[in-house]
Amino acid sequence: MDQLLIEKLTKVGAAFRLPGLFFSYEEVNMGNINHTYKVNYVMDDGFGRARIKPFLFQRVNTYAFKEPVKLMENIDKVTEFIRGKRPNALNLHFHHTEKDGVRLTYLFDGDEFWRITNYVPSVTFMTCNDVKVVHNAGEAFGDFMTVLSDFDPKQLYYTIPDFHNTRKRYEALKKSVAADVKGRAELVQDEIDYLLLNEDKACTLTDLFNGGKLPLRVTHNDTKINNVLFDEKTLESLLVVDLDTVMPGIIASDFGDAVRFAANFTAEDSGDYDKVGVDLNIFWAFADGFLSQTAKALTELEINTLALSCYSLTCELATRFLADYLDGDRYFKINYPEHNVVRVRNQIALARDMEKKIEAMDAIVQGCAKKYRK
Ligand code: GN1
Ligand code: MG
Repeated sequence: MDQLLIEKLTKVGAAFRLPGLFFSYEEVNMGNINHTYKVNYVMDDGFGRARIKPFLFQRVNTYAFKEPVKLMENIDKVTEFIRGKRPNALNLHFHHTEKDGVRLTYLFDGDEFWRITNYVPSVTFMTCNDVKVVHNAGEAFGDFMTVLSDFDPKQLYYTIPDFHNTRKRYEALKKSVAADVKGRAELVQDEIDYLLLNEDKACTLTDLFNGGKLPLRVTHNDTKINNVLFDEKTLESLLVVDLDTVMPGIIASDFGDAVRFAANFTAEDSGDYDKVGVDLNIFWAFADGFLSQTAKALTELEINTLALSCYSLTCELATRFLADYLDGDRYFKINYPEHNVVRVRNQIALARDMEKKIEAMDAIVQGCAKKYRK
């Protein structure tokens, strides 16, 4: 264990007045942006015996999230709204600290931004080939949209402006290619070419939205299957977490991003490019779960563009990984120097496979939509 980190965690825990004493910690490797730790405290169980109680500590990445305070406001509003509708449902509770007599759900010293929530015993999946689990995840994300359907999106801040604006992501990529600060562009010329060649197709959803053809909704915007907690025994979904990017958005982003992550035969950063592709069984499972909750509320055009949204989101993320690689790996956590390049190649292989399967994917979407619109 890292001594400096232990000191830091102990200080943070004290600021939030956690009961008991720091005992141990383990890093939870679930995100590419924030640092998350399960921190165990030892306390009296009320009968004089020691008991271990875990808490979830998170250090929010303020390079990615420039306005963490607004981000917490968004989360507060959304979770309060859901709690109002479902008072007995499982939820995340943010612990409080105090600054100048004001109760706050975060500790921010201008540099590091910390928050603490209750630890929910559960399992999560990085990859999953169990159709039942993926169906449950589809239901959970669909339900998330539905429960927030009467929440006014204008109440939320854009904590990362243009987060799923594919056109803007392409502009950023082009800037990174032109600047080429690390001299890496020639190493990824094929990837740059593929993405630029398909820009218009990838931007279809953004263009439709900008043209006023798609409705603005409250969306999660980071619908990786590992953002759903599942019951350890029954594998039913318990809770949708990681609400950092809850913002006004289009439904295509939530559907497309979930599929690009969950329905890929490999993990998003696998270098086994020959295996990359859409598993249509998993695609069906997610689509069926998602549409069981949303089909009645979605417009014709939203449904007709769900299959294409998977392609859009895959290309969009490829542009982000690629721009980050060209910029010197500042945004996404990397475990080795070529990590972002492997992610790019994986996503491009996935996009190419989606081009071949787009009609099958659309047929599945239409079938599920029909079933649940009756
Ligand atoms: C980031 O935080 P995490 O790891 O769940 C990113 C998503 C990407 C994802 C790719 C705020 O999500 O947009 O799709 O990595 N989140 C942010 O793994 O940029
Ligand atoms: Mg996230």
